[in-house]
Amino acid sequence: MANRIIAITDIHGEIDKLNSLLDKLAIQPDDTIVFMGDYIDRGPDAKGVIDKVIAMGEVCKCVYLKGSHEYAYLKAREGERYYTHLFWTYGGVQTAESYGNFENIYKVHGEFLDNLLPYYMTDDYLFIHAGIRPQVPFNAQDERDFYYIRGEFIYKKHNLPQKIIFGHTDFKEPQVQADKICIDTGCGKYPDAVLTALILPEERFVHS
Ligand SMILES: [Mn+2]
Repeated sequence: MANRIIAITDIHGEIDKLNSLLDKLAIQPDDTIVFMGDYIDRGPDAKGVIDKVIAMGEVCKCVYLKGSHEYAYLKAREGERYYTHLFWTYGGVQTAESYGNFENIYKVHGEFLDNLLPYYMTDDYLFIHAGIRPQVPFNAQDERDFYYIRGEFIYKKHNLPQKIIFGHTDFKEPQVQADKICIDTGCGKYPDAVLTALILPEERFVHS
C-alpha cells in the first residue's frame, strides 16, 4: 500500500484540536504530513501550534506551506500598512499574546516563518493554501493568489493534471470536486468547528 500523505490546513492557533487530530491519525514514520498554512491568528495558542508542527518533523516527513495569515504577518513585519491592518484585524492580537508581544513572534519562530513554501506539488497532487487562478499557466501565477484566491478558483475547473488540495475558504464540510478538495472546516473561526485532515491517496477524512 502506498505511503500516506496527510494534508492539514488552517489550524489557527487551536492547539487542542491539532493534538486531538494527530492522536486520531496515529502518525507513522513513513507518513508525509503537508501542513498547508494558517498556523497562526484567531485561536489562543499560535506559538504552541508552530512548536507542535515543527516537532512532528521528528516523527515523519513534514512539508510546511505558507498561508494567507503568515503572508500577512511577514508583510506586516516589513511595515506594509495594508498587511499590518489585515494582521491586526483578523486574529493577530491572539497571536501576539501567545508570544508575549509582536516582536517575539519573529524572535521565536522567524526562521520557520521565513522558510514556508508557497506550494507542494507531486505527480498526483498540488497542495496549496488557497488555490491558483484557472486559465493562467502555473509559471505565470501571481503568488498572492496562492494565499488569497477564493471563488474564482473554487467554482471553476483548472487545467493542471494534479488534483488540488487546498484550504483558506471554510465550509461546514470538506468540499470534494473532481479536480480539487477543500479541507478548511472553520477551525479557529467558530468554537464548534473541527480541524480536518485528508488522508491520501484514499481520500479519507479524519476530524479532531
Ligand atoms: Mn485560514
